[in-house]
Amino acid sequence: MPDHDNGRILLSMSGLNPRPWYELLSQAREVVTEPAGANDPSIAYAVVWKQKPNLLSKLPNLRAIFSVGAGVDHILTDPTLPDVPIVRIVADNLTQHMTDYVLWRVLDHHRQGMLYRAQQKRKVWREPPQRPASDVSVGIMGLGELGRAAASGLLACGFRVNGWSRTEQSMQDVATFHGENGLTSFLNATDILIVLLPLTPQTTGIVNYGLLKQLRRRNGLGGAVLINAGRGRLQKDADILRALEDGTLKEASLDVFEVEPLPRTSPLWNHPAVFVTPHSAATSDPAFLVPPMLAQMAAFERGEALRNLVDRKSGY
Ligand code: NDP
Ligand code: OXD
Repeated sequence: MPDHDNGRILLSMSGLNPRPWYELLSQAREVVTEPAGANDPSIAYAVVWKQKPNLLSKLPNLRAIFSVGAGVDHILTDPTLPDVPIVRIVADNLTQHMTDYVLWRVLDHHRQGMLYRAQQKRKVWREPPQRPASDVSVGIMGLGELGRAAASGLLACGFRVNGWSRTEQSMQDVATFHGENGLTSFLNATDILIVLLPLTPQTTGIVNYGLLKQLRRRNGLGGAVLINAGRGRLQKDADILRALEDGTLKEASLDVFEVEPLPRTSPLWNHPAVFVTPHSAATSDPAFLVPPMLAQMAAFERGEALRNLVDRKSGY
């Protein structure tokens, strides 16, 4: 039964089905999908994915905003966002989904999945050369919650791993680089590039032709590979196509795109060297994410600090 004495939750989502979130949240608290009026004082928390612009600024007693995703670019674009804490998702379930996705895509590129699928279509019985994982360096842009877990999984599979972050980070068995000054060295030592960055003013469009050109292309590996599971606007779709056409890139796995859903007219859909998934690398599953969200609200009301807070200045 919802507790009527606790602060109400406003649920505002676009591009995601709010129903399962509504059902689970409303088992503990009253949930509304529209404020009662411009100054609805009953709402203490907002649970959002791409909330309607200017909606949150009109809630006088809003205490915190909860993102249903790990990324918060969808929240921060609101120019009238009120100055309350923003909590993002950090959860084993989501992290495991992303690690699965990264390992799946890296192993598929490494073991030449695209070539085998093309051969099978033509009933070709031909064995391409196999190389050890230890001969391949996977570079992860974004060595945060998701990047570090992916790095551990890749190390366990025997790959060499590089990581790039904004501030200096360290991780056992990972060669780490940071900041603009570390970017070229990181790229020059990377055969397969994984992008797990947040979208901020500093990272927008970072995955462009000039960056892809700096990846390592060694004889025997057949070319560099890009895997982007961060955000679509980190990349320039046209630059990726250009890089694939001129051999700068051998293959790409893309989960995110400049425009989502990926327009049916995009040449990425039919490109033989591109593997497309619909922003589903790590889906936010309310069954796993709502209980800790409600627990945080209750703990906050007991005076405990909120966890997994967004640093608005850094934008993630
Ligand atoms: P974190 O905040 O834990 O980590 C972000 C990492 O990116 C940190 O290492 C940070 O550096 C680094 N970073 C940020 N800005 C820069 C910069 N300007 N230059 C270099 N490095 C930078 O985020 P998560 O790992 O939890 O999530 C990463 C992103 O993954 C999310 O923001 C979201 O966009 C995306 N995502 C995509 C999903 C999908 O299904 N496709 C699902 C979930 C998330 P530092 O360590 O120095 O802070
Ligand atoms: C996220 C996402 O940010 O699903 O969690 O993209």
